[in-house]
Amino acid sequence: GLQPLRRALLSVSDKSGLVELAEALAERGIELLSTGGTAKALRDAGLDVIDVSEVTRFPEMMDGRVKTLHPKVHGGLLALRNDDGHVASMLEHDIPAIDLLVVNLYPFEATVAKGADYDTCIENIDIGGPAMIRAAAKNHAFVNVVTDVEDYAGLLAELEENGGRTTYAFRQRLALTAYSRTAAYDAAVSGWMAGALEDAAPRRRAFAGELAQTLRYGENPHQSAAFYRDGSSRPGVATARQLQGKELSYNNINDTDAAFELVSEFRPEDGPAVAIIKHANPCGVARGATLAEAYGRAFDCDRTSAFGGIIALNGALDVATAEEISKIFTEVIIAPGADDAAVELLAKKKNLRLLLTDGLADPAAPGVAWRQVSGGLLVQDRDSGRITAEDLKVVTRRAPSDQELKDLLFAWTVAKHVKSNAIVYVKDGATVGVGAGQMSRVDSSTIAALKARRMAEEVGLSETPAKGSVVASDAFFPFADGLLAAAEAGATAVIQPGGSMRDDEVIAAADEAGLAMVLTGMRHFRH
Ligand code: 93A
Repeated sequence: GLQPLRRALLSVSDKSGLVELAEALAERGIELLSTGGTAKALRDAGLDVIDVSEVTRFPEMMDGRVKTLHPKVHGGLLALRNDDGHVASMLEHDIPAIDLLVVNLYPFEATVAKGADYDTCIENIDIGGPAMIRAAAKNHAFVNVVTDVEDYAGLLAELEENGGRTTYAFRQRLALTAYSRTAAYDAAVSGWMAGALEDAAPRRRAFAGELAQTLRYGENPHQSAAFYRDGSSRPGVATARQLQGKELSYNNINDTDAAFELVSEFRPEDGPAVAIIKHANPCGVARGATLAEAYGRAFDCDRTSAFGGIIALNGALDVATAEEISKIFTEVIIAPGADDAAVELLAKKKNLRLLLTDGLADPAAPGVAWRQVSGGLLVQDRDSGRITAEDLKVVTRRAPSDQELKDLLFAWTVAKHVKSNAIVYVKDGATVGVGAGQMSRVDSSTIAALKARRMAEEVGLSETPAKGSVVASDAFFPFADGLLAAAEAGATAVIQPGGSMRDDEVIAAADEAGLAMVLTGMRHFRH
């Protein structure tokens, strides 16, 4: 077995927990080496520290760009303690063996998240830290490497349990964490540079995330799972504060993301909006004079599916809305804030998770989206495409009325967040029928119309709300049949990208049916 730990090098940007850790190490007789700011923090706390510059006989230089990049440091981390040649080199060059490395890196991700300028981001790329971490992790047969403040307590417990030593299995786990950290760090640098070069965004960059939380299981109970963060500060499920309820599941996180990304399309200036999501598709989206009204109208779209749904609001949750929501079982609510009274009311609902974000996500913000296929990653710009009334081309004899136009834009925005083939019926700023994820567009139309008829039953309307509605299609109608099905269901206006070989036929059919139709020139596939 190894000797008890004798020497540690501490070099940390985040100094929380540092003094307590160092005191515990010193108590075990472990000698402390350290870099400038870390050494000062330790001395201020009354600890004995040896400066790395004393060991290297080089001052920290070039504004700290070069402080630990030296054979005296890297030799002490990399030397195999059981190799005669390595040991001889250590003796010959007076290299102190370092048994424990505690490093956390320059806060590159946080600097980017703050919106710092290019040069500040560059200065926050840590070089010496990752070099040491990778060296120590490679030599985990002998060396311990701690890269996360959260692991300080575990290290001390391990030393306590093993008489000042650590087990090989423990060091292996530390090494894995360390390589995950440096990989995520470099991926953050790569992603930032790709973003800074704009046109390079999806094409020349590395991807990695940092473990945020292990999950009870994945999409199904026999799949293990975890949640990784990519370091972005975008408001959303990854950065939200959870106020109550049990831990989010894999499916919850996926659905909550879908809900929040959708509701973020509706700026608060334009009035309250609510989205209810099931299985990553909206089963109701609506505007209202108040959030409570918007929720009620979204709920009415498909009361059956809304049960056990995930709800996203575009404004702070108020008590009236909380009261309405708590009438049925809901898995998650996500909102950019909540009134105290609403929080208090929901506290009684032990199973409901309440997530609060720091504002809405910017739907127009650039970014990349990726998904796994076997053998690789598919990467693309996120779908930040948005249109306004000015982008629309009226192609029918009849132009949409003002109300139809409003509803067309609303339906189009919702359709962007529905799995293809997507057909969305909207009336007066509320969805009344959503057809999602079908392999044929006509089937999605049929299902959307059927849902509208069922809504009439559930809500007690005398006729289908599809009558006098507008309809959006995420991609063009390849034939007139899908369009005619919509007209038959009662839609009076249509929004779709256009671009089919048979656009002329489809437009003629729309005119024949008295429909107003606008083309967006933009498609919103979502598979
Ligand atoms: O600029 S560096 O890349 N050059 C180095 O040689 C170096 N060595 C450690 N940054 C370097 N570090 C980093 O300094 C550590 O990763 C840590 O984040 C920070 C601690 O500096 P201080 O002890 O002065 O607060």
